[in-house]
Amino acid sequence: MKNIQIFAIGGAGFNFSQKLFEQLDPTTYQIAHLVKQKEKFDVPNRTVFWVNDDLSYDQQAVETLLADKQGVILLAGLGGQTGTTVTPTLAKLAKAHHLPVLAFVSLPFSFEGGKRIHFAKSTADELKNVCEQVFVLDNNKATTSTSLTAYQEKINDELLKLIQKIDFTHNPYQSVQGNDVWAC
Ligand SMILES: Nc1nc2c(ncn2[C@@H]2O[C@H](COP(=O)(O)OP(=O)(O)OP(=O)(O)O)[C@@H](O)[C@H]2O)c(=O)[nH]1
Ligand SMILES: [Mg+2]
Repeated sequence: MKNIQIFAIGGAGFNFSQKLFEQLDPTTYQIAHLVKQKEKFDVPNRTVFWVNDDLSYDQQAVETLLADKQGVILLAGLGGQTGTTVTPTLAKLAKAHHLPVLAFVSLPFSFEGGKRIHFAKSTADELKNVCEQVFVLDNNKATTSTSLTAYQEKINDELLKLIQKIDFTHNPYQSVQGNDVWAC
């Protein structure tokens, strides 16, 4: 039974999901994407819910995925429109279904500007009030990696490891310790 629902939201969410899609057992984990059509999302074999320009999406369709789940994991980069707006709505939807929710979100690079950083930080705080646990990746730490590709590889490796530690079946509300990439 696919008992864990992962939502990968927006462009960064899609990038964060790559290793999970390759490595996680698909009989346990279902990965669905929420993206705008203009993202030119053309990867086959993915479940996709389109996000409209006004950032609405088919909540009822999303809810049908929650019916038989034991837990929800959200992945997004905060600071843009889609991830920052849709992620809290999904968290609340999952909580309305009495499901434990963990979120993995990034904060913008400092060069992206104060407006995006503020939007991202206030959304991260909002998520902390709704979710069981929020893991935050500070993109400014990318400067400690040799290249952006190496950084993304490390992010995705650490994300996979953390998700594999979450045991929704036996202890859904346990807390999982963050690390130097995804901090709690
Ligand atoms: N580490 C990392 N961060 C990313 C990546 N892509 C985007 N980001 C960060 O995530 C933030 C949001 O970017 P996107 O995910 O592209 O935005 P979106 O949620 O698709 O929203 P819109 O495109 O504005 O509708 C950016 O401001 C970056 O800080 C990625 O591949 N890796
Ligand atoms: Mg985008």
